[in-house]
Amino acid sequence: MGIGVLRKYRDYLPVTEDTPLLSLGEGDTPLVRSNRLGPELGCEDLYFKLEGCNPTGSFKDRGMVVAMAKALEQGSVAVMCASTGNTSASAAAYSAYCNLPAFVLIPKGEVALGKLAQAMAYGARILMVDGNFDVALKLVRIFTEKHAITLVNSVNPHRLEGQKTAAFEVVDVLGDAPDYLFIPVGNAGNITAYWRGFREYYQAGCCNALPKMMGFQAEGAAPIVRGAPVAHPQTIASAIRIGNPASWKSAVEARDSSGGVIDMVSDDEILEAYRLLASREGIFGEPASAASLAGLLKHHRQGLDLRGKRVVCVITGSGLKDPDLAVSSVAAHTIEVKPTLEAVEEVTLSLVS
Ligand code: AN7
Repeated sequence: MGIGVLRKYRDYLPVTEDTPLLSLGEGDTPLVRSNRLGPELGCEDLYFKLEGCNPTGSFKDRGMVVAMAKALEQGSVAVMCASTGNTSASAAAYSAYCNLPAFVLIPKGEVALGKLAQAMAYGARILMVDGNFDVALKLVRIFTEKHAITLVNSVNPHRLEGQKTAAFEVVDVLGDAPDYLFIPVGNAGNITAYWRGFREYYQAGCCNALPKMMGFQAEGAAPIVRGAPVAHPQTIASAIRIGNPASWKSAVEARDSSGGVIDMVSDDEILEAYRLLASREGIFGEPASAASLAGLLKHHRQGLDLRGKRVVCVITGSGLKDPDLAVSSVAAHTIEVKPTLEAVEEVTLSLVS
């Protein structure tokens, strides 16, 4: 019914009597069983968590609604974030909904068109920074320490509190935690939040096991894998073009205490997974989202045995966010025809046999 995460999981969230129970209908996203790729990989129990079905088309809404509710509760006058695009789209939407101005700092020329369009449509004040995401985040952190404007990047603890509800939903649907959770890693907040969610549910007796956390960075933006910040991160997956993740330590903690891995995938592997997800499963995720499936394919190729395992791949954002890439990277099956029945028959009937 779209009651939102604040109402649905209020017992697990920092909700007080004074917290406004806002909702744009975030959360309660589909967990879809793989129809083709899973069986091909020998994994009968592969699921995709479709976070692109959130109100602004990414998982960010789960945490943003909590951060925004707490900002209102605390009497904030405005919010600010740095973003590779999705956080700014989400902040802008909830800002419009709550009538609390949002300032979003985005790396100039590096944000996918759909995300920029969202921030503009929702009416955020957009500050284009001549620098990458890491530079923008640093500015926002310093600014919000100095001025009474609320920081709504995931360094705001309420963001990760909201995001952990995705792990609750996975368990609520499957009846227990999966064996593996594959997830893209950028600023490393989401992997941290999922791990926290699984652990809290485990402690509350809502699941009997914990998943191995399998995080994937892009090869050109893989500071955690390489063990050092990357000054000039590069990848086609602009959402995770991040060289110095804010939640670095907690992501490593999630990896180690779950017995999982944080690994990297190349842009080619990301694009392959991006195309497979759409063309074999009917799921159009944005490129960064496909890093989770790319990671699964990579580890399967390297011998990870998935038989009898229950696996969840988090598809963090919608493919519609980055239409340019879809059009330029997919060999499109468009065929020009004359506007006659004969022409349509000639093309169509030769292709259906
Ligand atoms: C689709 O919007 O960092 O590891 O500023 O948009 O929690 O950062 C987005 C990140 C994965 C990585 N998939 O999650 C931002 C931003 C998508 C994303 C990530 C992002 P984190």
